[in-house]
Amino acid sequence: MKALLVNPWIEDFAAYDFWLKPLGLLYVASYLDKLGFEVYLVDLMNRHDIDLKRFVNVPRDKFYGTGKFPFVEVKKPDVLKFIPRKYKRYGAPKEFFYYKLKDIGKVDIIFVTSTLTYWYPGYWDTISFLKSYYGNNVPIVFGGFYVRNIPSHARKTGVHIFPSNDLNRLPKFLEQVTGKEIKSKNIDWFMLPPMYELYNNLGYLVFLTTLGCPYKCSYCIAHRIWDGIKFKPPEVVVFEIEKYVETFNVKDIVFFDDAILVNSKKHFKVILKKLLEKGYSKYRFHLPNGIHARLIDEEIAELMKELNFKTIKLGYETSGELQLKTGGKVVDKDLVRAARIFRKKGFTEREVSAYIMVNIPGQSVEDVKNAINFCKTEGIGFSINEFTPIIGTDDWINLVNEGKLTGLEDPLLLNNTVLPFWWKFGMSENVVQYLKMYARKVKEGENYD
Ligand code: B12
Ligand code: SF4
Repeated sequence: MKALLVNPWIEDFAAYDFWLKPLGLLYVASYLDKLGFEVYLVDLMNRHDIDLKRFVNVPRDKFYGTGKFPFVEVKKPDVLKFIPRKYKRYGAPKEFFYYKLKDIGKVDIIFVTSTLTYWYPGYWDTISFLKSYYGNNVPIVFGGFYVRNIPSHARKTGVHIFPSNDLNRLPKFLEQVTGKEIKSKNIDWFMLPPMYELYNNLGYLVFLTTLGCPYKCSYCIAHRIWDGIKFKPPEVVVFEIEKYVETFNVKDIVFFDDAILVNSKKHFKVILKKLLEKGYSKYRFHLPNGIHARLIDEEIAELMKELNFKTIKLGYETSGELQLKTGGKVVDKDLVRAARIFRKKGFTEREVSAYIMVNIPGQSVEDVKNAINFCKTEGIGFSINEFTPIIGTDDWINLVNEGKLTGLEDPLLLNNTVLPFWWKFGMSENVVQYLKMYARKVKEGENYD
């Protein structure tokens, strides 16, 4: 059977290619390949596709393979009419999509992925486009985080939804969808490599070495979507990296893990050592997903320095009592320790920075300012993230129980950039802007109040 996999458009007020690759979909591709499907991919968000520049002006890379997406302005969804910003569709233009579909030809089944819930208009438009191109005869299967998180919402697309992480449920599911017999095999999908060979060109490579997280932060859904933590054996990780680095001429290697430092003696340290032995310090490594400051030790930091890590994000989130109330994954002294170890090993604030969240329920303006000043004093950088109440997290459940959310909000209203414009139980847009400005000034070494 011929299967088309699609990474859909993103629609939002802003989006940036901070090493976005549809890893889940690439695992689905490997899994289908193992089941005997003939697999094709159209990634509407791959800025590095060699055909893309024939259809649109592609903004140049900014740093380490990241960069701005091409975009067109699109009609703002009615529910967002009150937001005084332009709404855009990011990714490849429709002409590129036509070209790719024509090139691939007839297919028997289509698979569309999803990530952030509040990007759903982009997913829906992609699905409408596919429906108008293929008619109603080709079944569309829709999966990924958005579908898993709010299946009832995703169901409104009228396509077949797969609201699960367990790919071993796919064969049965596909039998129902297609009416054809599909031989089930017991495959551990996470041990397969994400199927990068479906790309003609890439600007960077992204990998996962673990799945899940043993912590349980109140604002995070990771521990609810994966059962505990699962490790990919270091030799398999290194094999995958080697395989694809040789195929694609990229310099940047990125890890997406939620908890890459857990059990590091048997896991991350082993991976780092193996990569060093193979001479991989000529590449650049990145950890854009916050790592655990408490789990840093001198050996890890030294190995990371030797291996040329350029981006290390520490999950700090906030100062003050919320550190413990949200789950206690990090307290100030963990951050100080980690920051000092990194500095001792020669890292600077250019490479090491902390994520600080703004607008966590119960967080004060002082909590954010103290967190910013704290990072500055410790000589590490920081970036501001705006809180989004993710459906199904402890924070979201509490907000619904306290009557601060109805639980029925359109996911678009929960977008972190939209929330401060209407949600009266958190920080207002002015306060958020003030804190962002405060952060900028502190970074530049100026006084600001
Ligand atoms: C890595 C990661 C990132 C990366 C990039 C992610 C990306 N490619 O989009 C970085 C660090 C850049 C990032 C950034 C952000 N992220 Co993020 N991120 C993740 C993370 C940790 C992993 C995603 C992933 O690759 N998972 C691994 C793959 C294997 O899982 P998967 O995609 O779900 O696929 C599985 C299934 O869904 C299924 N599947 C997938 N597709 C399909 C398709 C079909 C047809 C089928 C059948 C099955 C299927 O198969 C896979 C195997 O089971 C998730 C949390 C998590 N643990 O999942 C958060 C998460 C998705 N991010 C989140 C958020 C909030 C953000 C930010 C907005 C944070 C911020 N405030 O700035 C930014 C926005 C990014 C941007 N550019 O604007 C939230 C989403 C919230 C929401 N409401 O949707 C999550 C859930 C984390 C959380 N806080 O709880 N993120
Ligand atoms: S925020 Fe990080 S540490 Fe906390 S549960 Fe999510 S992934 Fe784990």
